[in-house]
Amino acid sequence: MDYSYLHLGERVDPEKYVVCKYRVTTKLPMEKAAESLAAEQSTGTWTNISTLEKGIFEKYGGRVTDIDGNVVTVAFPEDDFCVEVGAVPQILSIIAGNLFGLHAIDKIRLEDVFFPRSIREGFKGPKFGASGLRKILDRPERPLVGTIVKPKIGLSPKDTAKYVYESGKGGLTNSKDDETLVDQKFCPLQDRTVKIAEALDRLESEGHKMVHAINVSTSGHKIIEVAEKAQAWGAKQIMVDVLTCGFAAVQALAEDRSIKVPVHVHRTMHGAMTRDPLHGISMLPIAKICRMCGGDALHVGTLGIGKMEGDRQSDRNNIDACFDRSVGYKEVMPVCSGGVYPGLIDKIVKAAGFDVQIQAGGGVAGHPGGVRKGAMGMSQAVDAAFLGIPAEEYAKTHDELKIALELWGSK
Ligand code: CAP
Ligand code: MG
Repeated sequence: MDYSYLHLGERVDPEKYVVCKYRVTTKLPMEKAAESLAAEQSTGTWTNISTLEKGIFEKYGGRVTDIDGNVVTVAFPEDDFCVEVGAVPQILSIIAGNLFGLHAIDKIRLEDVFFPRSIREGFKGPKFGASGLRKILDRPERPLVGTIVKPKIGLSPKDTAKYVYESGKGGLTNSKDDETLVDQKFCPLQDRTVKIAEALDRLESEGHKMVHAINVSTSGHKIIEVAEKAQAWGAKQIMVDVLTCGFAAVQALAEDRSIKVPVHVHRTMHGAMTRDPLHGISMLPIAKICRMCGGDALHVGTLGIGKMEGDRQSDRNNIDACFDRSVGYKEVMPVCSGGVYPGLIDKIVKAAGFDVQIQAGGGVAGHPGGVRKGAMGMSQAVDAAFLGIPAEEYAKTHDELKIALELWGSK
């Protein structure tokens, strides 16, 4: 039986469907490509099948409801998904599965996804969220300002803790392990965590609140145990590389009752999916799903400023997804990182607003005055942006910022 998946112009009930927007590049007529996409991801395959009864098709078939140029909208019935489990893997197998490899489609990119309440309610979202992080740091309004310990690998636990202490003395609110540092011989996780906890306690006794995210990225059957141990050794925040560990790892950490510290979500490897404007998965669906799974802070890009590929509107959309009040979760702290240095702060704040965590690795560790002065330069740049004072003006009375501007400029 030849069923058509085309329902152009149909207005589906958003509470009964998962609605996806795909950017499609194809030599076929767009309707044909759209149909093959909807069929493959729901009840069809490459040819008609005798076992597909009309009832099954009508209940579970994907529906192509709109084709606007090269953007195809497909609505998947909520019953295609395991709503009671709140499971990301099966959701992704539908909305971002075989479709990327279909011969009928040259390139395809999942640009956005909208989930019905019945699916959203299967997820708990962030435990702390942006406001919870601000409460821990006693920093109600200003952007959070952080660093990534550099070099990303190679430092001893002692030198890593010293870096954290120095960056705290320079006024930073956050530091983190880099995405490639977890539990290597040169810096065992336990030793590093204990020494960093001691540094943070010392900072707090000297009147400065700061958190450091310990990277617990590891295999699925171990990650909770590793996070529990890191917490027991004094970790005040944990970090997980969501795309190398999986969304389910973020969800497990965020939903586990024994984990009582915020979860910082790094997105390393995302470029393999997000970079090609015509093929892969845009950061927007990734951000929405990370929030559902419970990330408290998430790397969202630097609005087209800094070293990583990205553009202002796309990264703005990612930030909006972190704060979207319509989805019923706590808000996520957007993290702007990647090639950032003090001279870029006012541009990032102008584009992103104050409700962000701006962080720099090279932009702190590369300061001629060392880590503490590098941290001071970043903190001063954030203070200037918050107060609405041009960095060059503020630098007249803040030497560490002045030196950073002289070294790296503000472009
Ligand atoms: C930044 C960083 C971050 C990336 C992440 C790095 O270091 O630690 O992991 O910026 O990028 O390893 O490059 P620098 P994104 O500050 O020295 O560039 O936030 O886009 O995922
Ligand atoms: Mg990094």
